[in-house]
Formats: sequence, structure tokens, C-alpha cells
Amino acid sequence: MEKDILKKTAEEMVAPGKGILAADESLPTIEKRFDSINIESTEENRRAYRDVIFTTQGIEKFISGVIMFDETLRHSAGDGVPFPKLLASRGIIPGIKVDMGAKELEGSPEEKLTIGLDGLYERLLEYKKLGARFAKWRAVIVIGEGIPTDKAIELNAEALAEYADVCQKAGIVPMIEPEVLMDGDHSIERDEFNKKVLKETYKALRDKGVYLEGSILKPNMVLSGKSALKQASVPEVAETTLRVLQATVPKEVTGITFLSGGQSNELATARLNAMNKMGKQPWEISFSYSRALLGPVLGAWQGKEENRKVAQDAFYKRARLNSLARQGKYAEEMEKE
Ligand code: 5MM
Repeated sequence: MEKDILKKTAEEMVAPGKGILAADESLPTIEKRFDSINIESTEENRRAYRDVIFTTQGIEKFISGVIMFDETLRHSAGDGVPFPKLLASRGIIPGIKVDMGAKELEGSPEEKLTIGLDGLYERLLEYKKLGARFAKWRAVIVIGEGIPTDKAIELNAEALAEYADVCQKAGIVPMIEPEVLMDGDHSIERDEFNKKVLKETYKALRDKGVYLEGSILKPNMVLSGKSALKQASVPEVAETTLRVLQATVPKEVTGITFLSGGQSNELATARLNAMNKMGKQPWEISFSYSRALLGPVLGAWQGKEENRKVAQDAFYKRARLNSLARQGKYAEEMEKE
């Protein structure tokens, strides 16, 4: 295992003031996003959308890496330069989503188990040739009546550990994403599932001998359920999330980059800012947002080339504000600028 390279890449991914863009929507997900603006999910529309995003001038000041879907890693910008090459030439690290989706868990139909371990090593070697230096795998944990079960938590943790180990053997940094969904009406005080998921994940990673310094954690923030009547305040979310992470995430881990998970753009930014204002942590605290960075881009673009500039301005704005939040320097008034 090339530990130095893994550690250096992980550090670059959470370099000061920078975070990750998750542009790795799978085919069904991008179709849903495109449906919301009434455009068809053709291969060219998907390429054109990523072209608008990746060619935004100046984003390299805020974005350290981009997670792509298999198809996107093979696409090129309008001028023929492959996306991974274009990004790398601007100092942005190309990354790839390597899981093959979350499928129904046998014996517990409301729960999910992420698949994609078959042939993973070979796929990683190909992705590496195409320019990828880190790889993401998302496990999905659902809170509900009698769930999550221990089985769902353990099987997903084992799969995450297996994938992370294979990544490191291929010289690729694993970006480990155990997402506890925010769906439901539970109170933020019910943070026991978040703790359990992270505890089991790190137990499995340690058992496998995964080199934690050469890895990144991509967790959810600990929140009140989306439909809970009482929503926790920004400081409550920041405090609870950090408390859960401090109790479960080893200090050797290089960085924590949150997913946005359906939070509004502004809240995802404000909560990240609040955490970064709470003093130094053992790991860097940053972002790896998809919807909270790209929601406004999609709305501005509308599938039309003439909207390229406004769409890029929308992306630049969210990337800049999250970069500030990643340093604890964001303020709500900046939204109006
Ligand atoms: C872009 O969404 C990612 C892939 O999801 P599918 O495999 O279901 O298409 C997802 O893993 C994403 O990278 C993270 O969840 C972060 O996205 P959000 O929108 O939660 O910030």
C-alpha cells in the first residue's frame, strides 16, 4: 500500500478553504433532477450539464475534488478535453463513485445494502488510468419503526470496510459515506443510530486494517427528522454532530466532508460554518455536497446554452460560500451579495 500517496491525496481533498463537489448522480438520480426542470436525460444533456459545471472559472479556489459517475469520467468538455484531464489541469482531483447502488436488504425490505464489490479492484485500476485518485461508496441507513436493524448496520459497515481496503490496495483514497437518511419525524436527540453506524463502520475499517490517514469520511450531519415539528437550531445541529463524531471517529482520519442530504442550501452552509467556528477538531471539517451546491445551478441552467453564465455564477456563489463556511467565515448576509 502506498501510504504516503494516500495520505497526501486525502490531505489535498480537505486542503484549507476547499471541499468536494459531488457530481456523481447515477442515471436514475440525474433523470429525477432533470425531470424537475423538464429536460430529457439524454447522454448529451448529461454531458452538457457537467460541462457547464466543470468549466466554471475560478472554482479551483474552493473545490479540491469532484466525484463523478462512470459515464462522466469518460466524457469530455466541448473542446474535446476529457473531464478528468480538464479538472486535474486546474488542480482539482478527479474522483469516482464505485458503488453499484443500494438494494433491498434480504429479510428486511425497508432497509438497504449497498452492492458493488464484484470486480471492484479491476474497475479501480481502470478508473485510475482515467485519472481518478479517490473513490466513493455510499451506504444508506433508514430510521423508522423497528429499524435500522443491527444486521443492516453491520452488513453495510462490512461492505464499506471491504471497499475501502480494495481502494487502498489500488492506490485510491476511499471516501467512506455511511448516510443515515434525514427522513422521518425523529428528534435530534435520537442520535444513537448515528453513533452506532459510525462505531460499527470504524470497527469494521480497523478490523480490515484500513489506513485511516489515507481515507475521508463523508457522513450526514446529525439532524431532526425532516418531518419533525421541532427542528433543531443551527448551533444544536453543530454541537450534536460534533459530539457524535468526537465519540466515534478516530483522530487519525484526515478529513470529514459532509453530504447535504436534502437540507436547504443555506442551512447546509450555515451548519458547516457553525461547526468550523467551534474550534479545532482532530480532523478537517469540510463539505462534499451535491444538491446544496448544484440545486441552484440546475434551476438557472434549465438545459439552455444561453443560461450558461447564470448557471456558472450560481455554482461559483455556492462554492465560495461553502468555502467560507469551511473556514468558519460565513455570515447569512452574504447570501444577498
Ligand atoms: C449525487 O448523489 C450521489 C449519488 O447518488 P445515487 O447513487 O443515488 O445517484 C450521492 O451519493 C451524493 O454524492 C451524496 O449523497 C451527497 O449528495 P447530497 O445531495 O446529499 O449533498
